Amino acid sequence: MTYIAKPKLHHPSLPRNKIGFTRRDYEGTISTLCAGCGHDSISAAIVQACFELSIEPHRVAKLSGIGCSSKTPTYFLGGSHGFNTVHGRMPSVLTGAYLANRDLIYLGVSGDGDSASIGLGQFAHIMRRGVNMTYIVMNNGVYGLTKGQFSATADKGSKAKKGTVNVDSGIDLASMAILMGASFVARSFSGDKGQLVPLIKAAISHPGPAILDVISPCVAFNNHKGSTRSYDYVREHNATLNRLDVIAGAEPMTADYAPGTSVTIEQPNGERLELHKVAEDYETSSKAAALAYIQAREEAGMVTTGLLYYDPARRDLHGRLNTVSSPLNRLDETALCPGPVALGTINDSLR
Ligand SMILES: Cc1ncc(C[n+]2csc(CCOP(=O)(O)OP(=O)(O)O)c2C)c(N)n1
Ligand code: SF4
Ligand SMILES: [Mg+2]
Repeated sequence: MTYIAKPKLHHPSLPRNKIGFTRRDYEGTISTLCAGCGHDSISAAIVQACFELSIEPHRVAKLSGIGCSSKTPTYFLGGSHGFNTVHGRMPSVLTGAYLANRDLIYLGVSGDGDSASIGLGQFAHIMRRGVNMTYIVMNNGVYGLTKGQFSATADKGSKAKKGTVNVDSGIDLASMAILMGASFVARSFSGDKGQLVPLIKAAISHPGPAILDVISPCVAFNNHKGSTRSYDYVREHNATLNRLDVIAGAEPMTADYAPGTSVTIEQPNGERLELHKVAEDYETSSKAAALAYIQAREEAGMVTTGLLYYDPARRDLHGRLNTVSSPLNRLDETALCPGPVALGTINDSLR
């Protein structure tokens, strides 16, 4: 894999977090992705979120599959554990690592091809098993690394760069994760750091399967007119369900509008922001409400972003399997290999 190391030196006055680390301590090597790729903005948001959470980098295990998106763990958290798996198989490797060592913070990074095409089965099963992790899909609707073929999340009717129209139904990974049992489900946009960073922080802090479906335009193959994953399209069709943060350094902007409606406001920098206020009766903890809401907005041609579903009840794979609380690498030989008598008892119980 190609990579360019970043110089370690940084200005002594850079802000430090609670454990004395600067933002630079959470970076990786210099990105080799195309300039303007949405994935780089998501990497920057992960760096920011981990810095703000004061996470010790050596406590993080970042795992990915194959794709431009799956290359990104090289570009953040250079001091963390990393594992680049086979295409679409990150979830099973992450599950195995989690079973071996529950003390680490697991970050699964994947693409829409990696998770919704070749890896759809793996994606579904990790969501239902109660693995404590943050799973980030960098969703551009195409296989960027292999030159822009439609992936399984591409919307029906979306146009490829050379004009082909996608006739297959697109898979909505957020809806699927809700159905499969993820307990924290959110969607965001790589171009909306103000929404994305707090969602990543909340997902990492959530003690259960958390997924973030992040729309992340591919500037090389899917950023043209007719695409439903281009920067322009997503900005124009972003139905923001909720926003968990403020933009610092600007005059406060207010918008008074009714629950369940949208409003477009002009920002000081000239950009237009479309807000959609969550309906008064929207229930984040109801699967049925979340699915119906997402579907209704989709039928209206909008992409719902924000925290879509949240279940505070803890459901942990280790608890269900009744595994030992200590990481396996901290057990001694007697604990790991209790001898023929213990093995005989186990075998007898299975007869
Ligand atoms: C088993 C296997 N099949 C196919 C490929 C070829 N391949 C590499 S990346 C990729 C798709 C990546 O798409 P996505 O996960 O959306 O990542 P992106 O590049 O768009 O970020 C494919 C089909 C492969 N590497 N391994
Ligand atoms: S091909 Fe697309 S997904 Fe890959 S780095 Fe370039 S812009 Fe990003
Ligand atoms: Mg992709």
